[in-house]
Amino acid sequence: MSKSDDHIVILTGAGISAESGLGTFRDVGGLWSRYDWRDLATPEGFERDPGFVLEFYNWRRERVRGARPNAAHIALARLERDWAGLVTLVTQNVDDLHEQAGSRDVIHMHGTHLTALCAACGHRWRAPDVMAPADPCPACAKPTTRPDVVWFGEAPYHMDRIESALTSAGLFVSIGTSGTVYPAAGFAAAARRSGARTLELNLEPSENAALFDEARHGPAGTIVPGWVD
Ligand code: BV8
Repeated sequence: MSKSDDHIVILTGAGISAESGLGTFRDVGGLWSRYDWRDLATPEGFERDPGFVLEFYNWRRERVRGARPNAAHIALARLERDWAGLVTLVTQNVDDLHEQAGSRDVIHMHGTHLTALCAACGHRWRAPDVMAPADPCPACAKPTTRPDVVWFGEAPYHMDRIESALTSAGLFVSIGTSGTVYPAAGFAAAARRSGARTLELNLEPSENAALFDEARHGPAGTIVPGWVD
């Protein structure tokens, strides 16, 4: 890590949590090879069968409860501490392993498992272990509770803050993501347009590998601490 990188924007994906035992989406055996994303990660799928979608998220929330951060999450928390104020951490993940590792300011652009959302009044609260269809919202009592995650066709969260960080980045680092889901997959190009250097830390070259000035391939638990230190 050279100190000349100024503001560092880091994007993480499911691959950073793979060594913590949480599944990825598009690897062999990944979630989308076993389930149809149209049924589980779209508002239409939730409308069609809320019980099935809630069962999926209850199962994933239980997996997260049993997971622990790995050396990659811990290294990024150390980096955020050592480079106070110069690191923006954006994650596509809905798990809380970055927070469990000590990261203080995590931008969850696809939402988070930890909160439930009321589709009627927008109230958010700590998600119960098990969510069921038509659970009443604790604020407005309407039966409009849903997972607080961003599905396909829905606007990702915190985009203004992310776009502003990308314009001032000296270095953009992509970790554990296949680079297939937008707008996250467009961040490397946006960072380059602002003059940032780009680095990919991934098990294998991602779909937008050509956009990176440098790439290190291997498991995040090994290559991320190697890069941070
Ligand atoms: C949006 C929910 C606009 C949360 C997910 C048609 C209709 C509507 C939209 C679209 C459309 N066509 C295209 C779009 C845009 C769409 C999109 O990009 N589609 C793709 C498929 C083409 N995007 C959207 O819809 C987004 N919204 O565009 O809104 C808008 C604007 C304003 C107003 C209204 C609308 C919303 C996208 C969010 C979708 N939500 N899931 C959840 O359940 O988790 S998708 C899912 O993919 C997750 O969110 C996940 O975070 C995300 C990205 O996946 P990755 O993290 O990259 O995981 P993946 O398995 O793919 O890759 C893992 C990588 O890790 C691999 O490279 C592997 O090699 C590596 N790896 C594995 N092990 C390790 C490792 N690396 C290191 N170490 C290891 N050990």
